[in-house]
Amino acid sequence: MIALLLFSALLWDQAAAWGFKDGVLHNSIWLERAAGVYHRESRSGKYRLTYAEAKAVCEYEGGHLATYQQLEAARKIGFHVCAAGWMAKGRVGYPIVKAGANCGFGKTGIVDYGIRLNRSERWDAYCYNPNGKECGGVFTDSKHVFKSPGYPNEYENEQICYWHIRVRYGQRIQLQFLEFDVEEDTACLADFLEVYDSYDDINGFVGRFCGDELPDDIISTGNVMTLKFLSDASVTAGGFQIRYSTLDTASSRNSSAPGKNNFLSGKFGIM
Ligand SMILES: [Ca+2]
Repeated sequence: MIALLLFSALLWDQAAAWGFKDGVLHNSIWLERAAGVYHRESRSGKYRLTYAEAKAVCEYEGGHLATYQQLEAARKIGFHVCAAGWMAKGRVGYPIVKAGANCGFGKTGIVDYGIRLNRSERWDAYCYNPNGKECGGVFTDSKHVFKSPGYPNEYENEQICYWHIRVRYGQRIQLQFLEFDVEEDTACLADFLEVYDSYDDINGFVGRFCGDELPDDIISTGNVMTLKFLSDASVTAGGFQIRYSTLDTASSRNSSAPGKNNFLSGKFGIM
């Protein structure tokens, strides 16, 4: 009976980790993709895109700027990003699923800045492309090795790849760089790999890497990580292989026997 209770608690934790709350799957990368809406920022950082540039970013990837309705449809199934971006017709806003003091003025919905008269203002972009063929992927295995596109050949120019890693609630992710060779420049503006200790590329910035020196291992604080690789229009390099594996937090030593585990809830991971 106690085992059953523990197991039920575990299942509940697992469900919470995957983000079901009030019937909405929060921060779901899968559904976010299903909705075809995604967030993009400039290569040089947050809030650097004019309207024309934001349009060009989406069109470059074969999509277009999302409409308000498309952004709202994505929000309704859990798309939550704390960064204002251009939408179609010169509108600016961002989707908030979960109210928070630091984002969205404590409200949920599309935080709508309206249609901007000044199209030279700089924001991020919300693109819509239901058929997007990005490199990258979503990994939920307890370990995996992933590679730059085309590896062991050199990666190509103008790649945009996102890898989202999401492991079991209560586990952490350890990244180990096996091979690393990315065009080098002093600020890593040309080609780079970025690592985020988060489910998106807004929060939890860990580092931006280029060159051919192997970065040190990186261990997440929660059960999600995002990696983003961009290459520019010239000069490629050998690329990379990265292995991730999972580390159990102190309270969850043996993940192969779920009934015996007692996961700490609420301390680690995405709820
Ligand atoms: Ca390059």
